[in-house]
Amino acid sequence: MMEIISIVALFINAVAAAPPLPPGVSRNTVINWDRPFHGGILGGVYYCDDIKWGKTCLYGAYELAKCHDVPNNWNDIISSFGPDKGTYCFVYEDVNCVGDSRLMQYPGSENLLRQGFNDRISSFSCGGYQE
Ligand SMILES: [Ca+2]
Repeated sequence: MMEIISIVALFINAVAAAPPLPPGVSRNTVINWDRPFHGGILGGVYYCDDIKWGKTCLYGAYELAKCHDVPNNWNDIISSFGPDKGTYCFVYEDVNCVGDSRLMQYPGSENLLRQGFNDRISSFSCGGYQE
């Protein structure tokens, strides 16, 4: 029982410690499409090689407020990127979360051409928010 309480407390702390939403970003998101993993995992991120969640995809749950470089074989090929519900991420054109960036909030972008960021992501950093 204590373990469960500790885990819940950790989760709450993780949400509380998450960076605040940037100005102008809505906390209300509209789910207007389906994808294999909508998750709902805090820090959950789903990304694919092709637009519309095509070709090869990868899903993972990542530590918040920390920079994550994509694996080498994923560098500069990602064409769709979707944080889980309750998660937002900044994606960056260079490793170590530097360079040009875009904000991705659930459901993310199924076509990064629209954000001028197709085949450019090298790293990302995420935070959580409460609906
Ligand atoms: Ca691609």
